[in-house]
Amino acid sequence: MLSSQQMARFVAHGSLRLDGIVPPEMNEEALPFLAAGLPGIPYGTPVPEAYPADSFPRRLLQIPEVAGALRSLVGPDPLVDHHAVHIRQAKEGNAQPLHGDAIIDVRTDAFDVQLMYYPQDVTLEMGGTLSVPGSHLRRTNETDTGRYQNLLGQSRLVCPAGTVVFVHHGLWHGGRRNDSDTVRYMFKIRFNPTVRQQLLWGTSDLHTPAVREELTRGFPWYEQAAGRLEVHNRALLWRQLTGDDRFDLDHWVTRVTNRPTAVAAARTADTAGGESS
Ligand SMILES: O=C(O)CCC(=O)C(=O)O
Ligand SMILES: [Fe+2]
Repeated sequence: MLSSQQMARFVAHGSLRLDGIVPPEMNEEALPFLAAGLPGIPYGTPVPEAYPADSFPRRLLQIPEVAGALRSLVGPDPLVDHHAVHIRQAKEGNAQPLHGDAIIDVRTDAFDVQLMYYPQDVTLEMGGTLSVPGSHLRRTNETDTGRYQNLLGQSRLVCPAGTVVFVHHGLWHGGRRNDSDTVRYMFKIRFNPTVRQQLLWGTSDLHTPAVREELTRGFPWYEQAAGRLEVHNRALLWRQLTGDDRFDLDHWVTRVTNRPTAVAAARTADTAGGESS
Protein backbone atom coordinates (compact mmCIF):
# COMPACT_ATOMS: atom_id res chain seq x y z
CA MET A 1 0.00 0.00 0.00
CA LEU A 2 1.09 3.54 -0.61
CA SER A 3 1.21 6.04 2.25
CA SER A 4 -0.77 9.29 2.23
CA GLN A 5 2.47 11.12 1.52
CA GLN A 6 3.10 8.95 -1.55
CA MET A 7 -0.49 9.50 -2.72
CA ALA A 8 -0.10 13.24 -2.26
CA ARG A 9 3.13 13.10 -4.24
CA PHE A 10 1.28 11.28 -7.02
CA VAL A 11 -1.46 13.92 -6.96
CA ALA A 12 1.16 16.67 -7.31
CA HIS A 13 3.55 15.01 -9.78
CA GLY A 14 1.14 12.80 -11.73
CA SER A 15 3.44 9.81 -11.44
CA LEU A 16 5.00 7.33 -9.07
CA ARG A 17 8.24 5.58 -9.83
CA LEU A 18 9.31 2.23 -8.38
CA ASP A 19 12.90 1.50 -9.32
CA GLY A 20 14.08 -2.03 -10.09
CA ILE A 21 11.23 -3.83 -8.33
CA VAL A 22 10.78 -6.57 -10.94
CA PRO A 23 13.24 -9.43 -10.34
CA PRO A 24 15.98 -10.08 -12.95
CA GLU A 25 14.54 -13.48 -14.02
CA MET A 26 11.29 -11.80 -14.97
CA ASN A 27 13.06 -9.01 -16.82
CA GLU A 28 14.92 -11.63 -18.88
CA GLU A 29 11.69 -13.42 -19.61
CA ALA A 30 10.02 -10.14 -20.59
CA LEU A 31 12.31 -9.24 -23.48
CA PRO A 32 11.39 -12.10 -25.87
CA PHE A 33 7.79 -12.00 -24.63
CA LEU A 34 7.41 -8.30 -25.46
CA ALA A 35 9.44 -8.57 -28.69
CA ALA A 36 6.99 -11.22 -29.95
CA GLY A 37 4.15 -8.72 -29.55
CA LEU A 38 0.86 -9.09 -27.72
CA PRO A 39 -2.66 -9.31 -29.11
CA GLY A 40 -4.93 -6.45 -28.12
CA ILE A 41 -7.46 -6.73 -25.32
CA PRO A 42 -11.06 -5.51 -25.62
CA TYR A 43 -11.69 -2.28 -23.74
CA GLY A 44 -12.84 -2.87 -20.17
CA THR A 45 -11.66 -6.46 -19.67
CA PRO A 46 -11.23 -7.56 -16.01
CA VAL A 47 -7.61 -8.38 -15.14
CA PRO A 48 -8.14 -12.16 -14.59
CA GLU A 49 -9.73 -12.43 -18.03
CA ALA A 50 -7.15 -10.27 -19.74
CA TYR A 51 -4.22 -12.06 -18.13
CA PRO A 52 -4.70 -15.73 -17.10
CA ALA A 53 -3.03 -17.01 -13.92
CA ASP A 54 0.71 -17.53 -14.45
CA SER A 55 0.84 -15.37 -17.58
CA PHE A 56 3.67 -12.84 -17.56
CA PRO A 57 1.47 -9.73 -17.11
CA ARG A 58 -0.46 -11.39 -14.27
CA ARG A 59 2.75 -12.21 -12.41
CA LEU A 60 3.96 -8.66 -13.01
CA LEU A 61 0.79 -7.35 -11.38
CA GLN A 62 1.24 -9.70 -8.43
CA ILE A 63 4.64 -8.30 -7.42
CA PRO A 64 3.81 -6.86 -3.98
CA GLU A 65 4.97 -3.28 -4.70
CA VAL A 66 3.07 -3.24 -8.00
CA ALA A 67 -0.08 -4.76 -6.49
CA GLY A 68 0.04 -2.35 -3.52
CA ALA A 69 0.46 0.73 -5.69
CA LEU A 70 -2.29 -0.31 -8.10
CA ARG A 71 -4.67 -1.09 -5.24
CA SER A 72 -3.92 2.28 -3.65
CA LEU A 73 -4.42 4.25 -6.86
CA VAL A 74 -7.41 2.58 -8.52
CA GLY A 75 -8.66 0.06 -5.95
CA PRO A 76 -9.56 -3.62 -6.31
CA ASP A 77 -10.70 -5.23 -9.56
CA PRO A 78 -9.69 -2.55 -12.07
CA LEU A 79 -10.43 -3.09 -15.76
CA VAL A 80 -7.83 -3.16 -18.50
CA ASP A 81 -8.51 -0.22 -20.82
CA HIS A 82 -5.81 -1.24 -23.29
CA HIS A 83 -2.23 -2.36 -23.32
CA ALA A 84 0.68 -1.93 -25.72
CA VAL A 85 4.34 -2.72 -26.16
CA HIS A 86 6.14 0.52 -26.91
CA ILE A 87 9.38 0.11 -28.80
CA ARG A 88 11.96 2.78 -29.52
CA GLN A 89 14.12 1.36 -32.30
CA ALA A 90 17.92 1.64 -32.12
CA LYS A 91 19.14 4.85 -33.80
CA GLU A 92 15.66 5.48 -35.10
CA GLY A 93 16.19 9.18 -35.55
CA ASN A 94 13.01 10.70 -34.18
CA ALA A 95 11.11 11.20 -30.95
CA GLN A 96 7.43 11.00 -30.15
CA PRO A 97 5.78 14.38 -29.56
CA LEU A 98 4.71 15.26 -26.05
CA HIS A 99 1.14 14.12 -25.42
CA GLY A 100 -1.41 12.91 -22.88
CA ASP A 101 -2.99 9.54 -23.62
CA ALA A 102 -6.47 11.03 -23.72
CA ILE A 103 -8.68 13.68 -25.16
CA ILE A 104 -9.34 16.46 -22.69
CA ASP A 105 -10.09 14.52 -19.53
CA VAL A 106 -10.05 16.61 -16.40
CA ARG A 107 -12.22 14.49 -14.17
CA THR A 108 -11.86 15.90 -10.69
CA ASP A 109 -13.32 12.82 -9.02
CA ALA A 110 -11.61 9.88 -10.74
CA PHE A 111 -8.60 9.01 -12.87
CA ASP A 112 -7.09 6.10 -14.79
CA VAL A 113 -3.53 4.99 -14.25
CA GLN A 114 -1.04 3.65 -16.72
CA LEU A 115 1.57 1.18 -15.65
CA MET A 116 4.83 1.50 -17.58
CA TYR A 117 7.30 -1.34 -17.16
CA TYR A 118 10.90 -1.21 -18.38
CA PRO A 119 12.56 -4.65 -18.50
CA GLN A 120 16.01 -3.27 -19.42
CA ASP A 121 18.37 -0.72 -17.92
CA VAL A 122 17.37 2.50 -19.69
CA THR A 123 20.27 4.89 -20.27
CA LEU A 124 19.93 8.54 -21.30
CA GLU A 125 20.66 7.63 -24.94
CA MET A 126 18.08 4.87 -25.12
CA GLY A 127 14.94 6.94 -25.47
CA GLY A 128 13.42 6.61 -22.02
CA THR A 129 10.00 8.16 -21.58
CA LEU A 130 10.05 11.93 -21.24
CA SER A 131 7.45 13.32 -18.86
CA VAL A 132 6.52 16.69 -17.40
CA PRO A 133 5.88 16.57 -13.66
CA GLY A 134 2.70 18.33 -12.59
CA SER A 135 1.14 18.47 -16.08
CA HIS A 136 -1.60 15.87 -15.60
CA LEU A 137 -4.44 18.10 -14.37
CA ARG A 138 -4.20 20.73 -17.09
CA ARG A 139 -6.89 20.98 -19.77
CA THR A 140 -5.16 19.86 -22.94
CA ASN A 141 -6.16 17.62 -25.80
CA GLU A 142 -3.93 14.60 -26.47
CA THR A 143 -0.99 15.74 -28.58
CA ASP A 144 -1.62 19.50 -28.69
CA THR A 145 1.29 19.84 -26.27
CA GLY A 146 3.59 18.34 -28.92
CA ARG A 147 4.70 21.83 -29.94
CA TYR A 148 6.36 22.38 -26.56
CA GLN A 149 10.01 21.46 -26.40
CA ASN A 150 12.26 21.08 -23.40
CA LEU A 151 10.11 22.36 -20.59
CA LEU A 152 12.02 23.39 -17.50
CA GLY A 153 11.91 20.55 -14.97
CA GLN A 154 10.90 17.85 -17.47
CA SER A 155 12.16 14.39 -16.69
CA ARG A 156 13.85 12.00 -19.08
CA LEU A 157 13.53 8.55 -17.63
CA VAL A 158 16.84 6.82 -16.89
CA CYS A 159 16.25 3.73 -14.79
CA PRO A 160 17.49 0.29 -13.81
CA ALA A 161 15.95 -2.84 -15.33
CA GLY A 162 12.70 -3.84 -13.67
CA THR A 163 11.44 -0.33 -13.04
CA VAL A 164 7.69 0.33 -13.01
CA VAL A 165 6.25 3.82 -13.28
CA PHE A 166 2.57 4.55 -12.66
CA VAL A 167 1.26 7.66 -14.39
CA HIS A 168 -2.02 9.57 -14.18
CA HIS A 169 -3.85 9.43 -17.53
CA GLY A 170 -3.34 13.15 -18.13
CA LEU A 171 0.44 13.30 -17.69
CA TRP A 172 2.28 14.85 -20.64
CA HIS A 173 4.83 12.34 -21.88
CA GLY A 174 6.45 10.89 -24.97
CA GLY A 175 9.04 8.34 -26.00
CA ARG A 176 12.42 10.01 -26.59
CA ARG A 177 14.63 9.46 -29.59
CA ASN A 178 16.75 6.36 -29.16
CA ASP A 179 20.34 7.25 -30.07
CA SER A 180 21.78 3.96 -28.83
CA ASP A 181 22.36 0.62 -30.56
CA THR A 182 19.86 -1.14 -28.29
CA VAL A 183 16.15 -1.50 -28.95
CA ARG A 184 14.20 -0.10 -25.98
CA TYR A 185 11.05 -1.90 -24.78
CA MET A 186 8.31 -0.66 -22.51
CA PHE A 187 5.08 -2.44 -21.63
CA LYS A 188 2.15 -0.22 -20.85
CA ILE A 189 -1.19 -1.20 -19.33
CA ARG A 190 -3.94 1.35 -18.72
CA PHE A 191 -6.38 0.62 -15.90
CA ASN A 192 -9.88 1.98 -15.26
CA PRO A 193 -11.11 1.98 -11.66
CA THR A 194 -14.36 0.14 -10.84
CA VAL A 195 -14.75 1.63 -7.37
CA ARG A 196 -14.79 5.15 -6.03
CA GLN A 197 -11.16 6.17 -5.52
CA GLN A 198 -11.43 7.11 -1.90
CA LEU A 199 -9.04 6.27 0.96
CA LEU A 200 -7.76 3.18 -0.82
CA TRP A 201 -4.21 3.51 0.50
CA GLY A 202 -2.50 3.31 3.93
CA THR A 203 -4.00 6.38 5.58
CA SER A 204 -2.33 6.42 9.02
CA ASP A 205 -0.28 9.51 8.00
CA LEU A 206 -3.24 11.34 6.44
CA HIS A 207 -3.03 14.38 8.69
CA THR A 208 0.74 14.81 8.78
CA PRO A 209 2.35 18.03 7.45
CA ALA A 210 4.18 16.01 4.76
CA VAL A 211 0.89 15.60 2.88
CA ARG A 212 0.38 19.35 2.49
CA GLU A 213 4.02 19.83 1.63
CA GLU A 214 3.65 17.38 -1.26
CA LEU A 215 0.37 18.87 -2.45
CA THR A 216 1.66 22.45 -2.60
CA ARG A 217 4.83 21.67 -4.47
CA GLY A 218 5.58 23.92 -7.47
CA PHE A 219 7.35 22.92 -10.69
CA PRO A 220 9.78 25.13 -12.59
CA TRP A 221 7.74 25.22 -15.82
CA TYR A 222 4.62 26.56 -14.11
CA GLU A 223 3.51 30.06 -14.97
CA GLN A 224 3.22 32.56 -12.13
CA ALA A 225 -0.59 32.59 -12.26
CA ALA A 226 -1.77 29.53 -14.17
CA GLY A 227 0.58 27.38 -12.10
CA ARG A 228 -1.63 28.14 -9.12
CA LEU A 229 -4.54 26.54 -10.93
CA GLU A 230 -2.69 23.24 -10.71
CA VAL A 231 -2.57 23.54 -6.93
CA HIS A 232 -6.29 24.35 -6.98
CA ASN A 233 -6.89 21.25 -9.12
CA ARG A 234 -4.93 19.13 -6.65
CA ALA A 235 -7.09 20.38 -3.77
CA LEU A 236 -10.19 19.34 -5.74
CA LEU A 237 -8.73 15.90 -6.37
CA TRP A 238 -7.61 15.51 -2.75
CA ARG A 239 -11.16 16.30 -1.58
CA GLN A 240 -12.41 13.44 -3.72
CA LEU A 241 -9.67 11.05 -2.70
CA THR A 242 -10.22 11.65 1.01
CA GLY A 243 -13.97 12.37 1.07
CA ASP A 244 -13.13 15.55 3.01
CA ASP A 245 -15.14 18.22 1.21
CA ARG A 246 -13.64 20.98 3.35
CA PHE A 247 -10.05 20.19 2.48
CA ASP A 248 -8.26 23.14 0.90
CA LEU A 249 -4.90 24.64 0.07
CA ASP A 250 -4.73 28.38 0.70
CA HIS A 251 -8.57 28.65 0.70
CA TRP A 252 -8.74 28.62 -3.11
CA VAL A 253 -11.42 25.95 -3.54
CA THR A 254 -13.37 27.40 -0.62
CA ARG A 255 -13.50 30.79 -2.33
CA VAL A 256 -14.46 29.63 -5.78
CA THR A 257 -17.16 27.31 -4.48
CA ASN A 258 -18.69 29.91 -2.16
CA ARG A 259 -22.26 30.31 -3.36
CA PRO A 260 -24.34 30.89 -0.22
CA THR A 261 -27.93 29.71 -0.36
CA ALA A 262 -29.12 31.44 2.82
CA VAL A 263 -31.34 34.44 2.10
CA ALA A 264 -30.77 37.59 4.13
CA ALA A 265 -33.76 38.91 6.09
CA ALA A 266 -35.57 41.65 4.21
CA ARG A 267 -34.74 45.07 5.47
CA THR A 268 -37.65 46.95 6.99
CA ALA A 269 -38.29 50.65 6.48
CA ASP A 270 -36.86 51.36 9.96
CA THR A 271 -33.54 49.66 9.35
CA ALA A 272 -33.21 50.89 5.81
CA GLY A 273 -32.24 54.35 7.01
CA GLY A 274 -29.54 56.09 5.12
CA GLU A 275 -30.98 55.46 1.71
CA SER A 276 -32.00 58.67 0.06
CA SER A 277 -34.93 58.79 -2.21
O1 LIG B 1 7.57 4.82 -25.68
C1 LIG B 1 7.39 5.57 -24.74
O2 LIG B 1 8.25 5.83 -23.90
C2 LIG B 1 6.06 6.23 -24.58
C3 LIG B 1 5.03 5.66 -25.50
C4 LIG B 1 3.73 6.34 -25.39
O3 LIG B 1 3.52 7.14 -24.58
C5 LIG B 1 2.62 6.14 -26.30
O4 LIG B 1 2.84 5.61 -27.38
O5 LIG B 1 1.50 6.55 -25.97
FE1 LIG C 1 1.51 7.87 -24.56
